[in-house]
Amino acid sequence: MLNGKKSLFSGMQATGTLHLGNYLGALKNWVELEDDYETFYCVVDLHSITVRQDPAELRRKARALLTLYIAAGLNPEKNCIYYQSHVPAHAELNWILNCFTYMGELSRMTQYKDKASKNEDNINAGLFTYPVLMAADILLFQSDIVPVGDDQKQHIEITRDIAQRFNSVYGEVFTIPEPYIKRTGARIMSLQEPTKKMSKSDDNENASIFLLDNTDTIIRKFKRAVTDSGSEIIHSNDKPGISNLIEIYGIATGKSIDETMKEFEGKGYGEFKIAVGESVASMLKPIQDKYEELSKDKTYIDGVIKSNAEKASYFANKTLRKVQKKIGFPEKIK
Ligand code: ATP
Ligand code: LTN
Repeated sequence: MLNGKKSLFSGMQATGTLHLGNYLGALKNWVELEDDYETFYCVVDLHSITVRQDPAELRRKARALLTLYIAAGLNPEKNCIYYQSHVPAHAELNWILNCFTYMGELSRMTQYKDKASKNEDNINAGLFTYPVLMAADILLFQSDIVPVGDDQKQHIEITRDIAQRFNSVYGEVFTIPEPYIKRTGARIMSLQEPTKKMSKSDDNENASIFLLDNTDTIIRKFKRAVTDSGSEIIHSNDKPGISNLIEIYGIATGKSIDETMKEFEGKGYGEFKIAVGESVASMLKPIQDKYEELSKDKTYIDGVIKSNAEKASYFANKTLRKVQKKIGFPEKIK
């Protein structure tokens, strides 16, 4: 809770390009929450450097991501959209929480195991303590919920454990957050290997639909999507490829799984894939147009960056000061 209102935090890394999984699993759901929550949507650039980044590219991608948040429908007057690196309280609380986190619990994180195996030449301590910084992000804003895709569930679990551990020593300092994960769209699969999630770090371009892909590219990628044996449009566990497409089509058109199966009864994969591609392209078009327009308006985006970082700092510092006092750090002399 903040200011008598429920609050929430979520963020995305400024690496790679946003894909349909990021949009359907997270960003699209964020837009519906602005009336009921005090919301904080962060471009988590501190998290991004757990993997080596080119400086100019990181700066460009961070700005593109922040602009895409707005283009996707987040009104920056109502939602606090900012860069993590502009609010030092994230890093300060991170240190404190490091001292309330166990090596054992961090070593069980599946994202760490996965990323460590992909970056064998750079298994840095930041990669290992990544979830602690994430806990700091969430707890700084006394978040009641954290809207994310399914893969982040474990990180929210560890955030809860850290918060409860801290509260058990110092009293009710942190709100214990709940994951907010929608039933559909929480795990969009790769178009090339439908048993793996669609991921920014996939080397195969055809595996993902990027939010700024044009209509022809989107349709081409869906046409090439790997589907299962058989030819019917049926949603089932043993047909991960076609089930993924049914789910995507359902969200893009607002139709249920049953309605979609009925609509395409007796029709083949080829026809269905084109329909999925067209529905996704028309869902993304308004976002792409808005992104183009916003990218040209430097003054507006700069204004958002400045004012929202100030707002985020105000709330974050309130929590940080409370934590520092509880711990016993000496008060500053004014
Ligand atoms: P990487 O796979 O390279 O780690 P990513 O594609 O998972 O990157 P993130 O920045 O880690 O991207 O995720 C941003 C948000 O998108 C998170 O809330 C995450 O849960 C969600 N998300 C990521 N991939 C998917 C997916 N395939 N389906 C649904 N949600 C997803
Ligand atoms: N770890 C997340 C990004 C992230 C985040 C957060 C999400 C960093 N801090 C706090 C929700 C809340 C990811 O990789 N998707």
